[in-house]
Amino acid sequence: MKIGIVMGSQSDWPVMEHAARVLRDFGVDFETRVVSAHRTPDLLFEYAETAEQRGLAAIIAGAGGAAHLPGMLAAKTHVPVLGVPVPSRYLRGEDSLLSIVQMPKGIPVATFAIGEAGAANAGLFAVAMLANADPALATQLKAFREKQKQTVLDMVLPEIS
Ligand code: RP5
Repeated sequence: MKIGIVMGSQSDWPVMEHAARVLRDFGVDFETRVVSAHRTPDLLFEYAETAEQRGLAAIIAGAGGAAHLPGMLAAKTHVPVLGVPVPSRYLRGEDSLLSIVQMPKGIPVATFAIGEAGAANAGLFAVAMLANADPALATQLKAFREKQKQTVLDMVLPEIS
């Protein structure tokens, strides 16, 4: 199984690469592609319509502004869509967040935080989905959590002067 990572523009990559890095670090197969909902709508339809037959277990979709890419993908496939709001220039991604998260009833998009944390968490969420049927990946995910926990336990605050 493979994860698709799509985004509305190359300018989204500095955010969306955080999803790709997570998948790479867990050894999960993925593909990346620029697919713009409003500039390449036919490509969007083709990508969504072929997602299942191409073996995609989930699609992580990031976009900024009036971010209809995740919702439109979800409308055209029942492969789960994980939406990442990309920070926008004027509204700092609050526009992206609201336009991704406020899907009307019936077509869900699992929506993550604005920016890098959202992209990385979408990657981790995809790993968790795959780990349900992959014990080796589940072990890796537990090790990741353990390491993260230890990092916090090892934190030492400075003395005050
Ligand atoms: C959206 O418009 C993209 O997802 C991107 O976040 C934003 C700006 O795109 P560019 O003008 O940088 O191509 O479609």
